[in-house]
Amino acid sequence: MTTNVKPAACVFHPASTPDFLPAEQLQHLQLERLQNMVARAYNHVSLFRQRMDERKCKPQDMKCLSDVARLPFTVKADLRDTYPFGLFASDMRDVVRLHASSGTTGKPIVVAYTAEDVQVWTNVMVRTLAACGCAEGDIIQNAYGYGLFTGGLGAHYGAEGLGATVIPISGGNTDRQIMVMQDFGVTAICCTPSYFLHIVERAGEMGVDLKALPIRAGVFGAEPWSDAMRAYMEKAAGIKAYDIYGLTEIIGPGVASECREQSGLHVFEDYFYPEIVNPQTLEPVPDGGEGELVLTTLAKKAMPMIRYRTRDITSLITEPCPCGRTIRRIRRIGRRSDDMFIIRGINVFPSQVEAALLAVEGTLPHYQIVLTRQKGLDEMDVQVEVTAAFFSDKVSALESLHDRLSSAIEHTLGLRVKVSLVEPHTIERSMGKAKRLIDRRNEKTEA
Ligand code: DLL
Repeated sequence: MTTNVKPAACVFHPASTPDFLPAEQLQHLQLERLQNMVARAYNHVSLFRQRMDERKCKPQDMKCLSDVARLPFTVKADLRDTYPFGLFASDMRDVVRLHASSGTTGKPIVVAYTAEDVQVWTNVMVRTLAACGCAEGDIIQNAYGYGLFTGGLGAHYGAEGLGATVIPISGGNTDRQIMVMQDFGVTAICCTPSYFLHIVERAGEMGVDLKALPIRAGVFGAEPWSDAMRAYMEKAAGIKAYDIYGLTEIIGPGVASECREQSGLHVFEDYFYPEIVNPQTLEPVPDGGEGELVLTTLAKKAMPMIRYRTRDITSLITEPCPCGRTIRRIRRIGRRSDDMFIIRGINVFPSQVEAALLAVEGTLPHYQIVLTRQKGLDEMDVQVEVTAAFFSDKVSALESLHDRLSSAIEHTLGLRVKVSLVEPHTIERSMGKAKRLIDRRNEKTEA
């Protein structure tokens, strides 16, 4: 831990009680909820009924938690194919909220909440913020985007439920974010890690020392980020940076959260049942092994989700956490099974490139991977921003940095790729999720 981190509030919030349940009690609650949820999904959603009938599986077959494995999987395409409301299990009159996520391709997916679902969502977000050291009395700047994206309203309800003061600033207008942070005595911020990096950078340009402000916690999620990025942000802003995880299809943010240990994310298992499967065979992975996270909602009313394949790669940590929470943890998500690309026969994940870059001093955590196809051959260009100090340095210093980066990437990927050092600010900043990969391989080129 860095020495300039300001002291964290450490208050137990009553909403966090289920985080500490004895295993037996938790499993009892999970089974009861599972049985009700499966019956509801079967009775109200034709796709689930049809898939369960095909597998000769009935709601009454859910006799113990491991019976989840008898249920069919659900994938993103199922939400697209039933667009917009085909998976709803509630009457539209009982749906109080819709959210949507556009993703990278095709139609958006639409999700629904009853009033009870919003309460559950608030509950898991209160527990998330509490696990991140926030409490009543905190002044929380919510810079997640408000709107159809679940980040803004999810964190908003959580912060209010916690009894904190929420500033619903949404993403963007970075200078104003910094002004608010200074003038309103902000103690915690919620946003994507890449947007916080941008705030850090802009504060530096404006001559604002974030370390001298009361802000002490960052509640960051919605995209992968590394421990190196965490160390950089914690040092630059004098905060503790926590990782939170969630997805629209399941509820939004509030599926899992780090605690003060910053060592894996506790899954709110009383509402979301996690499994890890091999993404190729769909067979369960033995405890502790890496695979795709599959989630089943246990209490969602408007849109229950059965064995949803998240595509996120992680593993379950079964050892108890020193924080005392009994709910299990997942390891930080660095990659998705579907963001892998293949260059000259080698499988590459953007997170591997990031890890290699951040291990080399002199670069900023702003980078982009551009894929092109030249004369039928795939090319990969890693564009990396270099600190201003480096750029004004001698050419030889830049050359040496370039060589170190090329070898670091080659060492990690087993592949030599083009590395371009670019000036600070060349790579577009994001207010929400950063776009790290630009794939131009299927665009027409002149050659
Ligand atoms: O990103 C919900 C969210 C909002 C989570 C705010 C955390 C904070 P979607 O837009 O549906 O929902 O994107 C979900 O984002 O399947 C992961 O691939 C990725 N993701 C979310 N959180 C993390 C994280 C929101 N902490 C998809 N680490 C997920 C890595 C994450 N990836």
